[in-house]
Amino acid sequence: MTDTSTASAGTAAHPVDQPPVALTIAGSEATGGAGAQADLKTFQELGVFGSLALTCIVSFDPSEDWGHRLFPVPQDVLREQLEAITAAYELDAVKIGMLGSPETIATTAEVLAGLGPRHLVLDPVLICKGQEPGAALDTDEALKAKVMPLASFVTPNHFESLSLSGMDEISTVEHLEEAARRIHERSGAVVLAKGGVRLSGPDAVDVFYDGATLEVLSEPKVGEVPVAGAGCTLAAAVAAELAKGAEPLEAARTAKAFVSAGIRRRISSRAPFDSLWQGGSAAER
Ligand code: PXL
Repeated sequence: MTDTSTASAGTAAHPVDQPPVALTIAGSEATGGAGAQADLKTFQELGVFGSLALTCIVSFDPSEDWGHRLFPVPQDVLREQLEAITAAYELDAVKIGMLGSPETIATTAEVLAGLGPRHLVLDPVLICKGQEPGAALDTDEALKAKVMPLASFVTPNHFESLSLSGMDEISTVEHLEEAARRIHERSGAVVLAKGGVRLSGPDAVDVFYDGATLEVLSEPKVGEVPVAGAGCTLAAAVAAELAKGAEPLEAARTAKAFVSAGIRRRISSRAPFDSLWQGGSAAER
């Protein structure tokens, strides 16, 4: 099993033998490849206790080219989940995944602004197949205006890096470095910009930038096709490591290695994409 020695060393907030506590605010992706399921499995593997405020339920539609069907959780139900979780625990880190609508973004931003968590990792999931482009644009604007300013760490993918940096093209590592710099300047957050399989070459490259240190994190690509859950898992792993007390760069390196192992040990399915397995890292040990 996972080495939880870091967690059991104790922190100021937690007695010895108790793991750090993290919250994910995310949607369910029913097949278990991405979303809240990926987040909670990642927390567990990395020795962190996970709680969840569910924002929406996504069920792919096998008869419609596996497009997304999205059922939003009512705002009062989201608010009640956040109320219960924040009343119960002193949170060591919060991860935000798919919020899915401007209303959910507003509710989440309002609660988090009052909470001021030490670590707030934002996976800026902007669009989801199946959403109206108009709705996606609203979501994009609301996320930038309301949640980005609260984030301490953001993990944009290729598409999200274009949107958040305002750049027209990201096709080289140098472009990705420029995007990471711009997103840091706009948000003040530590940035881990993901190139994934979108940049050509043998390696999956991500760029870390915290305003002082720029580091290119690189792992050999495992195929040229994106794997479901990689983005969710990366951000959840960063949140878990920060919750355990890691510095941001160390958290990013650990998360990248965890994701790469999960991709090497991915699960195949009858959907057109494989799913990352969060048990991959432990299985390779
Ligand atoms: O991988 C992005 C993502 C996040 N959250 C949910 C999703 C997806 C992609 O399908 O369904 C709930």
